Amino acid sequence: MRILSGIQPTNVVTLGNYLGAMKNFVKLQNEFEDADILVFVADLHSITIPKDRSELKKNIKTLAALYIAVGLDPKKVHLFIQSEVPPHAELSYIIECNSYIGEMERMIQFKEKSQKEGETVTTGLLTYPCLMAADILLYDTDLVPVGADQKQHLELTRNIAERFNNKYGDTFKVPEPYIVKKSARIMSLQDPDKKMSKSDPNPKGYITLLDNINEAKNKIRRAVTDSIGIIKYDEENQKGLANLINIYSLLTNLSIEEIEKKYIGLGYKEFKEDLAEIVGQELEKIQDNYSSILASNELDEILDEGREYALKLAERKLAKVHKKIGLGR
Ligand code: ATP
Ligand code: LTN
Repeated sequence: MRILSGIQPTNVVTLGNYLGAMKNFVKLQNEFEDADILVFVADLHSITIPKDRSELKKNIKTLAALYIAVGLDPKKVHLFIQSEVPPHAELSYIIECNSYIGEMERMIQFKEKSQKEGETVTTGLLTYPCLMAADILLYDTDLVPVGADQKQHLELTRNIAERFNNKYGDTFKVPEPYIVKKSARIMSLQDPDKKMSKSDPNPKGYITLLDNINEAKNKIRRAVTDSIGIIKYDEENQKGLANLINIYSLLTNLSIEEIEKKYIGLGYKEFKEDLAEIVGQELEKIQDNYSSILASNELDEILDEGREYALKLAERKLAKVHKKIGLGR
């Protein structure tokens, strides 16, 4: 079985990315001993919205190191940088020629992000799902762990794979999404109707894995809740609190019922103080690992191995695609 996923090196990953995506990569790594796992830094994806050169360079390295810091084992996982494996961009172009503008325009992420960009929406932002489909289909991927916001892109990937197979004969494996309901959508700490996003202009809404520990704790203490005052999981009337209970549950492995029971008779202040401590401890652990990875020279070796491994598989698949279509001599 092959498992694959990627994250864009835009800003530093948030607690939402960590709980919704990265923690599940680690869980799958530990659950499926024999699985072949590919994880990458989606740098080509991040330039769909133009980026400052030195920021991008820094974020690529940070994300690569954070993948290891959160618990991905380089002996089990092949970690690589997307742009270092050229078949991704090549297959993406071929997929562009086998998909429709209408399908791309219907993607919610495109609608949202293009609205924000206004006049300067790049062509790459529109064709983004073709690149994502290429990432997945190059490797005969079985399972793709992602947060809920990527579900639509995965459905499109499945449609593209099936369409291609019908047209040119069996070429691609049709992948399955892996979305864990409880962690699939961590909400903003300031506006529980919006997902926690690393590109939110208000940094109080998100916690990054490299935030200063005290600042991170304060963000939890000041998270928007309500005036009901009882620790109860109610997604409708106590949305902000429900989000915090989810985060609590994901970080401690306590069930929602256990958490509710623990705080009977107590208020938001005590609950938030405990959660701030829990989040602080988790960040401290990750940040310690992160520092030691950067201090060693391990990271380059890990990324070299990942690139060679990915390149071999990707080139083989791309050659097969060329043949099926009739490209080249
Ligand atoms: P941006 O919000 O800046 O567009 P992002 O935070 O969504 O970026 P991505 O690189 O697009 O980051 O996503 C990386 C992974 O994290 C994806 O699997 C995505 O589904 C997941 N993810 C992102 N935000 C959340 C969230 N708030 N809750 C759970 N999972 C999330
Ligand atoms: N589009 C994804 C990141 C991503 C990805 C992928 C995830 C790019 N390629 C392939 C899984 C598989 C996002 O989270 N924005």
